[in-house]
Amino acid sequence: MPRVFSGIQPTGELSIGNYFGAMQNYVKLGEQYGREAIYCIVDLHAFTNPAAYDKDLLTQRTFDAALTNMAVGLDPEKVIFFVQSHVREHTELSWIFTTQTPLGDLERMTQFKDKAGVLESIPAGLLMYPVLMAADILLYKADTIPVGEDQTQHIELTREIARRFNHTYGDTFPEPKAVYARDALRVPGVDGAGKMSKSKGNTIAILEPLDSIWAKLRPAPTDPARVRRTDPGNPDKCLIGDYHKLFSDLDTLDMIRTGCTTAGIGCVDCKKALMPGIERTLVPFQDRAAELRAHPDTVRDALAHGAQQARAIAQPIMQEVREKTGLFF
Ligand code: AQP
Repeated sequence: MPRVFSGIQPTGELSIGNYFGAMQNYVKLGEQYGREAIYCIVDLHAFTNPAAYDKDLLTQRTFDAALTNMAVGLDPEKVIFFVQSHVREHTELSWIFTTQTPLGDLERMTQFKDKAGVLESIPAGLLMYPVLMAADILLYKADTIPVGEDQTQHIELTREIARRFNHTYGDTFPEPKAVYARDALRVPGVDGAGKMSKSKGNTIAILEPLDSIWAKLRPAPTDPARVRRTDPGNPDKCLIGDYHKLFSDLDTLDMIRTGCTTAGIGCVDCKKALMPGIERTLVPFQDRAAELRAHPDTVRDALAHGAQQARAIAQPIMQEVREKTGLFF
């Protein structure tokens, strides 16, 4: 049976990009694989981006990220769900991989270049991010990794790290594969300037009130071909068209496609037509989140239990690595 692993950073409120790109698939694979599906809130990764890390917010964000995953349907009674820093072996394995990963492999990672490009001083941890990610995955010998399309390069590097280790020390790790929620989806940010990212402030959050979502959608850019209300547009070249594909039913999709291409509907009406789908999808998550927030120990207890289950898998694998690499024990 495949073993599934994935992690999500507590770097801000989880967004619809996180949901459609990854979390929706966590839930689905969790239903399918039960305890062979392992998910964690990767709090140690949050340190690597100085723009997003804040010591006064990290604990709360970690809790909120866990709560949000549970609110969208992740069931800690079925899967293994925990906080990365509660299983110390992640950092131990990461160090061993760090010593064996060529610097050049890390420097060519697109996400590193994007994030480092806007920083004056680049923390070494940002460069090592994919090595820690490889350790997260391989510590459980996981082979099936539900992620968004932006993580493809990191999974490829994880495969190389596993291959290199196996070549040097004998067959130990599988070469994991990325699995995508739907056709390598990359949800665009509401600013229309690229990927929706928690730390870029261009998100629609899963737990965001509907009036706040509308306040962001109203001024959001649309197909630039529609300069006037009478100009026809193309929903495939429009941020709002992309969001309709995520939230709207087939009738609404048909209506906005015909309306947009014939200039029969204006962009504001097209945005208004998006709100029922958003409400239908997000409000049940928000209701469930409110229930969990009223009983925070449900979340804390689930994470503590999950960490015990994760350690039970990780510790023997780490011991195997210690023995193979010549550590004295
Ligand atoms: N816009 C997106 N479209 C599709 N998938 C996405 N994911 C994130 N944004 C999108 C997927 O969500 C999972 C968890 O992501 P993460 O929090 O670990 O890291 P990230 O990819 O760096 O997400 P953010 O929101 O962009 O975080 P920050 O701003 O902190 O860097 C991943 O599987 C990711 O692919």
